[in-house]
Amino acid sequence: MTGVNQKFATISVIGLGHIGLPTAAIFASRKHKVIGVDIDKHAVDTINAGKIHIAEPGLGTVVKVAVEDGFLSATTEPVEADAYLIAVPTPLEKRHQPDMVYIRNATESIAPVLRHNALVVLESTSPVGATQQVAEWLAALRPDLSFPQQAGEQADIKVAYCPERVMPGQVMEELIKNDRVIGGMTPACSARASELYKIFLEGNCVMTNSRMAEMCKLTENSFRDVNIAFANELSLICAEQGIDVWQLIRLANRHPRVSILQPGPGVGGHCIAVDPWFIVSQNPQYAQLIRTARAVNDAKPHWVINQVKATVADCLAKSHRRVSDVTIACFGLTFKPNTDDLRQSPALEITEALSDWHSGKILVVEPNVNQLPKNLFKHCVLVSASDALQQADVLVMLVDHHEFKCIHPAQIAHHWIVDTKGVWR
Ligand code: SAJ
Repeated sequence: MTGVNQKFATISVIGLGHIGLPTAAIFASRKHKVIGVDIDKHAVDTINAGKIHIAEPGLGTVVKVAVEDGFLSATTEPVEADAYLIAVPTPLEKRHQPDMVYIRNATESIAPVLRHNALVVLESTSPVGATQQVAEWLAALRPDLSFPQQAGEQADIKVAYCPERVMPGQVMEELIKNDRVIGGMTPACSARASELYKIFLEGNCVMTNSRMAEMCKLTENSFRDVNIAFANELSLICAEQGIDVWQLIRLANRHPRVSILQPGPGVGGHCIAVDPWFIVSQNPQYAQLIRTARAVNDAKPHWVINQVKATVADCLAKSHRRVSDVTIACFGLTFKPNTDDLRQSPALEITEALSDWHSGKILVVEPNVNQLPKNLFKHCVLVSASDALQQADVLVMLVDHHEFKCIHPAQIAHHWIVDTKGVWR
């Protein structure tokens, strides 16, 4: 960590979400003046009150101190700054095309306040070429300034792509410790962006160009998606063959060059289930494996739903009851363990489908939420793990939260079980 770098007296972060706010707070904690900008007035007011509107361990304290010390403030209108970081979402349109509208709006919002010698960094996950596109949008609005695509190393404005690679839940630590890929439109742009991140970075700044950095981010998440798809496909094959997939993976991973990830109910969240589509949409002819991995992972929740249906049928056949007398308990709703994050959660998708299908009771155990999402209100009841174990006939393990791993085998010995995470084998 270095001291205050006067070249970056004021840093502005556009987009105060899961990446933008932690990044803004960490710059401010290094005693740089940081002005966060967001279109959401509630987020802006919350931050200015020294509080946070998103859940991330350790973030609240850093924001509180930074606001109290006067280094961090938020606003809805862009202001003049030495460096701008754009950290807004890049959602998918209906046909799996990246939607650049938030990046475009953010870019155009800073154009009027952009001054000579400023640095603009795009952090949002983006298709290849997005950084150049940002520079072109800015150039169209500010003909009085020169940009890297026009003036190369001599450009008035430096532009770079610097993706984050932090794990939700460990953001405050990983932002500082992870290596950072810095992709400038020119070497001078990379050097300037690297100086900016060195304000807090303990990992290495690895410099490259913007297209490489854009592709690197997409590659990292696609690699993981393909590896998870391999594990998910194995889980289907093993179920067919009567082989324990978790034991199989443990054995195969003893090979020094094999490292298979874990099967589950599907892939959720806002990153791994989304980013591979950016590669597919730009390279439809060649991205065969990446597209197939998406299809395999997206199909997994449907396979799990069918497993539950078959298990209920088995329960009915053996217990001579009516289907409406069978109680199902779903363990976990979030998209991954030990979080309250429900974004694109396969566990939620499965529970919703079961609640539409099943005429009996559905219990939900989710220790990280206080109430059920709206579409589960009608048919499901949020209960504790012990209530679910007492009342349910069929247990569906969807998310391997700490609490569920501690359940003793004797407590689940007399249930019908569908275990998508291999914790109750
Ligand atoms: N999952 C499995 N099996 C596994 C690992 C994960 O089914 O073996 C599932 C999870 O249950 C979850 C989904 O994949 O539904 C994604 O979870 P994750 O924990 O692997 O990743 P994210 O989405 O929380 O964060 C990813 C990370 N990328 C990589 O690990 C390559 C993170 O470093 C990125 O910063 C983040 O995406 C992002 O913002 O792009």
